[in-house]
Amino acid sequence: MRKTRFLFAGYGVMAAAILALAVLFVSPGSAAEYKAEYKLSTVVGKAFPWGAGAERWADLVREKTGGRINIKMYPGASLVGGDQTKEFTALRQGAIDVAVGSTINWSPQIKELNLFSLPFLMPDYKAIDALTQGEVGREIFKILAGKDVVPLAWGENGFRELSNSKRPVRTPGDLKGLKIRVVGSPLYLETFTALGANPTQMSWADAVPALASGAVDGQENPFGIYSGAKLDTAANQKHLTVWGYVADPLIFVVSQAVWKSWTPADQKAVREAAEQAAREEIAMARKGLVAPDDSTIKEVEARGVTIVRLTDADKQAFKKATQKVYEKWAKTVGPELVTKAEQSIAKRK
Ligand code: X2X
Repeated sequence: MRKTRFLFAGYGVMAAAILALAVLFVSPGSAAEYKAEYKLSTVVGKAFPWGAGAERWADLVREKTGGRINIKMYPGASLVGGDQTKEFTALRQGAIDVAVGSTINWSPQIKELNLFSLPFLMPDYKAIDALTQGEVGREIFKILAGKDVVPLAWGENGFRELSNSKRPVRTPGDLKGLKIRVVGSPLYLETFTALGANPTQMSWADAVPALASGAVDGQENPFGIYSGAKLDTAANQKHLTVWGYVADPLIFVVSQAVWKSWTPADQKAVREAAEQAAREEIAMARKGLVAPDDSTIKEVEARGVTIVRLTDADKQAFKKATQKVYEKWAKTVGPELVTKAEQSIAKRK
């Protein structure tokens, strides 16, 4: 009697063990199905806050998952042959697993992301935060979630400032005839055309040599990119106008197919790592740019770069000249989303 009971108990334990093993091997997201490497796409590498933040994310993920999830960064948009405007499509198609991407580069596929490129929408850093950390940010994350990616955190490329090799720019008239390299959204072509410049669209990979050779006179990018690429010495960009006409947030995402292959515990680790890396990345991107600490701007000035700081009154002329572009593109972005953004900014603390 006692022996039989013991036997049954023994079978029970065995059955439970077999079941547990079966669950381990069959359930989606079992460690057996993890890839040896997950490919993370960025446009710039670790000499820039953007790339450093992406790498930090990969390191934190490796640490938090005990090495189960091994993310490797591929900067230079190299997974799409340098064509950064194809990054989001490659992410959806599975050629990229993970990305820290710019709203500008993904805007050809997600029209709402043009919001951040509406000229003079965001007057300061609090305005960026009011969008990304509020209702507008949540709404955009919902849109992304419907397009085969899992958005995890907002990072920042930064306010895009204008540089050129020819002359200081303080009024729209100063831009007249300057050949300016712009990024992937047609909105930028229209903005610079409205300002009287001669814009030309090209990838970042092509931009630096084009500026260095003098084929192009100017460009617009955040301080982190300007300094990381040493545009003053490497690309003749001796004149810099701090006008903050648009700001470019970054988004930390994982492809949905990849996300689903991970256990809930690993998903949580990846999400927390993204949140932490993004917070640190934003701090890096803003370092020395936010009053009262403008040491980064002063360092650039000390290297012999002419810095023109536009006052609010100076900005009005640029704002006026680009008003029609704003209105036209607000329709593309979606009038409701734009109104919500304007209201969020008006209410910012
Ligand atoms: O191409 C650019 O200007 C850059 C590096 O800022 C982006 O990828 C949006």
